[in-house]
Parts: sequence; C-alpha cells; structure tokens
Amino acid sequence: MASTQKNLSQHSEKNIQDISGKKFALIVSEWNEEVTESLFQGAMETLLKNGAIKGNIIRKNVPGSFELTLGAQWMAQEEEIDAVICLGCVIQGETKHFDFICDAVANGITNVGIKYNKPVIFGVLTPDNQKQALDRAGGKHGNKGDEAAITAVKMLGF
Ligand code: DLZ
Repeated sequence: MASTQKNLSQHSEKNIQDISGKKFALIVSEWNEEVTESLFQGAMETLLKNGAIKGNIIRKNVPGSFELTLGAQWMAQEEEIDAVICLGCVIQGETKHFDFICDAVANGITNVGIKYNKPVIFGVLTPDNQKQALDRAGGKHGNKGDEAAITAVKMLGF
C-alpha cells in the first residue's frame, strides 16, 4: 500500500508545537475493518513521525461509527487526554442508515469537542463503495487517518 504519510512540514507552518508531552486517544470503528485499520495505521505513524510518544497514544475500538461519539466522550472526559481522533468508515451502498449514521456521528463528535473543550477529530470516511474507501485509506487519494492526526496536532497548537 502506498505510503501517504505526511509530517507537518508538508502542511502550513502554523500551529506547530512539540507534542511529546501530549496524550492522544484514537477511537477506531470495527465496521469496514480493512479500511479503518489503514486509517489507524496512518494516524499512528503520523503522530509518531511528528513527535508523539507511543506510550502517550491510547487506542480504543468501538463496534461501529455510530458508537464513535460515546467512545470519544469516554476518552475526552479523561483530564489527561489532550486530543481524541475518531476513525470510521460508513459506506453509502451498504446501508439505508447512511445519512443517519453520518449525521449522528458528525454532530456527536462536534458536541463532544465543544463540551470538553478539546480537539475531537472527525476521521470518518463516507464513500460510495469500498474501493473509494480504500483509495482514501492509504491508496491513491492518500490516507484520511494521516490527515486526522495532523488536524489534531494543529488544533493543539492553536
Ligand atoms: C449498521 C451499520 C451499517 C449498516 N453500516 C455501517 C457502516 O457502513 N459503517 C459503520 O461504521 N457502521 C455501520 N453500521 C453500524 C452502526 O455504526 C452501529 O454500530 C449500529 O447501528 C449499532 O448502533
């Protein structure tokens, strides 16, 4: 799988700081596991490449993207956690619930960030099919997991 990992130097120089003391929670949805594992790998590698310490990164799984909100809340309420990254994949063709799940998780994650006043990042793919998903999970369109990690780091430097 193509490496799409980026570090912050390839992005805006704004909001860059030392993140070695920061603690991250990665919440990973088990639905569409092949995709979400690639998102996780991308996010993890990108955090480490940009100075995060492995011991400061916690991973928690949830059954599906709908559960990312509660998983995010459980992590965000921990005082020691500085940022939460939610990773999921909802494939449109597979569910009539697509809009409900996407709306719920987008609103839910937004509210958790506001409630706990810390970055809670939306790293959820919403493709039409699995190929589109894989293209965005380490394939030809990059890795949304990388982007989610970079977004968290940039928000910590706000
Ligand atoms: C039920 C369901 C369906 C049909 N499709 C997906 C999906 O494409 N991606 C995903 O992350 N989760 C899916 N789910 C599971 C829901 O997110 C949730 O886990 C269940 O509705 C139980 O609350």
